[in-house]
Amino acid sequence: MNSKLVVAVDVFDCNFALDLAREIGKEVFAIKVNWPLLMARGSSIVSELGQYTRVICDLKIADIPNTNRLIAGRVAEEGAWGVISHSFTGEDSLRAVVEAAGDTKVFSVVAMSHPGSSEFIYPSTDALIGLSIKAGAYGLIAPGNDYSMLSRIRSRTRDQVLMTPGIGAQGGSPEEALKHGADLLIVGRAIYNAEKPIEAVREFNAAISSFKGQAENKQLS
Ligand code: OMP
Repeated sequence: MNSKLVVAVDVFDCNFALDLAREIGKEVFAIKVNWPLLMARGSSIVSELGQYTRVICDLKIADIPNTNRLIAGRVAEEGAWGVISHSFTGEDSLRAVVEAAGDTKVFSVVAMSHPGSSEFIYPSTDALIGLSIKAGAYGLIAPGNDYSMLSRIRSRTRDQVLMTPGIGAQGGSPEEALKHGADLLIVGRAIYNAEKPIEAVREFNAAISSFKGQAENKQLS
C-alpha cells in the first residue's frame, strides 16, 4: 500500500487503538502514537501496534542530550519506524536523539500547526531547519495548514521528508499540503472520530492519489 497517510491516534483506550490499527493498518503509511497511549500502556504499545503497520512515536523530545538518548533508545528498541523530536533544545540534544534512534527515523519540529507557533517557533524556523539538517534529521515536521510556511520550509530542503500535521480538524487540506511540498500527511480526529474510520482513510487516500502535482514522489522505506 503506497499511502502517504499517517494516522494520529490520540486516545487513552488501547483496545480502541489496537482495533483501529487492525482495521486500517494495511491502508495507511503509519500510525502515530502520542502521550495518551504511551501513558495508558507504556512503550510496549509501539510494538503492539507495530504488528499492523509502521509506528511513529510522537514524544516531541526536548531535553538534555543524556535524557534524549535514553528516550530515543527505548523507542528504537520497541521497533518504532519513526520518532518526533523538538529541535529548539539545540544541535547537541537533537544529535543525541539521532544517534540513539539508530535505524528509527528522526523527524524534527521546525514549525507547528497551532496559532501559538507564530510566537516563538516561526521566528526561529530557518535556524531550526539548518540545525536539524546538521544534526542528521531524516525529516521535518511542518504545518500542513499554513501553506506559505510549508512552501518556505520545502524551499529550504529537498532531501528531508516533510511530515505535515494540521490536515482535517485543524483546517488543512490534503491536496493543498501536497501542492506546497508535503511528503506525508498526519490526520488524527478526522479519522479516529469518524463513524467509519476505514471509510475516512479511503477518502483521504483517494484525495492524496488524485493529486497530480510536481512534488517528488519520495520512495520511503
Ligand atoms: P488532529 O488535529 O486531530 O488531526 O491531530 C494532529 C496530530 O498531529 C496530533 O497528534 C498532534 O499532536 C500532532 N501535531 C500537530 O497537530 N501539530 C504540530 O505542529 C505537530 C504535531 C506532531 O508533531 O505530530
